[in-house]
Amino acid sequence: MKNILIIGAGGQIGSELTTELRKRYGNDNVIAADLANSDKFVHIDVTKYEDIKAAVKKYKIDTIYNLAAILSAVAEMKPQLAWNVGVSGLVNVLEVAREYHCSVFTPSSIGAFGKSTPPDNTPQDTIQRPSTMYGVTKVTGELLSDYYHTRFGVDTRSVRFPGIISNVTLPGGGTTDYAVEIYYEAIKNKKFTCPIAKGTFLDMMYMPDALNAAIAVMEADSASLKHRNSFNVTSMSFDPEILANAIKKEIPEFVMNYDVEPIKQAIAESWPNKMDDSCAREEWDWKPTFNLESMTKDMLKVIAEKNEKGLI
Ligand code: NAD
Ligand code: AKB
Repeated sequence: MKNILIIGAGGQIGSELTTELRKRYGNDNVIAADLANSDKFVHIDVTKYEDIKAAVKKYKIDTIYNLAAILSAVAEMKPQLAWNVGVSGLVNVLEVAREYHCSVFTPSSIGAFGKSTPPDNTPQDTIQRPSTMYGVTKVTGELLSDYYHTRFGVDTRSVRFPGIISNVTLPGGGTTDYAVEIYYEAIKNKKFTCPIAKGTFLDMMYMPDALNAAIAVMEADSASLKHRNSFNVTSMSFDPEILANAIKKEIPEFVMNYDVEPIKQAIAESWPNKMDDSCAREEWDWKPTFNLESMTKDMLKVIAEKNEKGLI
């Protein structure tokens, strides 16, 4: 039985990962931590080594999901904060993991790639020269995680998530947030103004597949892993037009306009169109279950139910 600590558990991914891990490992074996002081979370500021160490000791933690980060659009405005949380915070996590023999999962992102990366079928091992602060923290995070594995034997693993689409907790200030917001606007107002230009393709994934990826890579037999930090994983690739057309199939009166936000657009253009995730498929049997059509039906159903109950 594992004892798991989730840092950044209040965010888009952490809120649902907490529920999923508690289903599998039991409520008492999964500790949710975030900056907020509340009865839902143990307080951990990832930039404070002592906060992490105290929780790991108190709850006898053996596995850490480190989800604390500043996402791409916000990181462009707050680069020092992005570095402190994403890199200094990660070093704190890795140091505690080294001392207390914990496994560590720290997600990377499509943001770890840049304009000089091959944009189509982006290989697992390729050029990584991102032009964003978020990307700088993600490449550094991948290197640090591999370093702590090879130098100290810490069991670090991760995936490069694409844009994650979900309906429980709203996204935290990224470039791919539009692909979540569009569904809420389609239900509430039947229209959406898109900040990303037509023709901008990005990898995306529905939350249930993202949760499975995060758990499966940590449960994989280490003998089968040739890579560790981080595996390309993807489910689908689309541009805003393709997404809007999928929604129109379900809500024919839906309309989309564009008001392109230059900072987000520049970030999106620097990221891959579609990654090759064959190494994850070969090394730990990664296989997504949702495509654009099945995700769209489910997203619209869940958000419509929330709307009827006055929850959004
Ligand atoms: P989020 O912004 O929704 O949540 C991040 C959480 O971290 C928040 O609850 C926030 O309060 C917490 N946090 C911030 N600073 C902290 C600190 N100093 N100490 C402790 N907690 C702190 O992010 P998310 O979308 O849930 O992303 C989780 C991870 O997955 C991040 O590493 C992110 O880069 C990565 N990722 C996310 C996506 C996506 O589309 N959501 C895609 C690729 C990678
Ligand atoms: C962002 O857009 O910053 C995130 C990500 C793809 O890493 N959603």
